[in-house]
Amino acid sequence: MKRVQAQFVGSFSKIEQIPKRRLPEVAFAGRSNVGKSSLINGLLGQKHLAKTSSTPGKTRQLNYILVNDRFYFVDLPGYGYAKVSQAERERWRRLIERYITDNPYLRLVVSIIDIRHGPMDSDLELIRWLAHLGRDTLVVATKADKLKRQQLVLAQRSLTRTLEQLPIHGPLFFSAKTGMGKRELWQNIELFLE
Ligand SMILES: Nc1nc2c(ncn2[C@@H]2O[C@H](COP(=O)(O)OP(=O)(O)O)[C@@H](O)[C@H]2O)c(=O)[nH]1
Ligand SMILES: [Mg+2]
Repeated sequence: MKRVQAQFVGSFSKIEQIPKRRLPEVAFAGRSNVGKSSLINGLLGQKHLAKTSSTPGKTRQLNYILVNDRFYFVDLPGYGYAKVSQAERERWRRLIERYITDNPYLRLVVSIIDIRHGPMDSDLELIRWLAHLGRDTLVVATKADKLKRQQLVLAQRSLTRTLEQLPIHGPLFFSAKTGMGKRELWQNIELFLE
């Protein structure tokens, strides 16, 4: 993606509220605090388009960003945050479930994991469920800058092996801090938008 023009459309807590203008969508999912908003901002080359916050569990809505007037990026609510109540978790699950099962415009789900921890149970649960629904899923391991070169190589190898058996695309490796993997991630996203 050579030139990116992006604008925040809105935050929606109900499926009925999402934009009526139908364009292809790429959704971003991950545990709270994994670096989802930073990854989206990094891709778009803008600092504050997707809200980044060090307070986990803050984003509980579907955040729509219009990119190049051609497609939407959808920042999904983060999951797996321990302090969130059972009721809140249930609400999240239902919102995501409706969004993902009933959306002919959704082209790709980018599943973001922390390169230092690998996929956690909640990540694997999401990935398996997406596979079950036949959704294209691209796994991206972020915060790559947090590892030293040697650790990074080992983590990449181990993660690739862990995910080998799953019907996913990737894994790709990314850092919002250094910009590592940005080009490759764009290339992959573009393939699903064509
Ligand atoms: N070093 C480093 N920190 C990151 C990276 N991505 C996110 N962070 C930090 O991790 C925290 C959570 O990031 P955020 O994007 O808000 O996570 P979200 O809850 O998944 O949207 C923030 O303090 C970010 O600055 C990264 O690639 N490298
Ligand atoms: Mg966020």
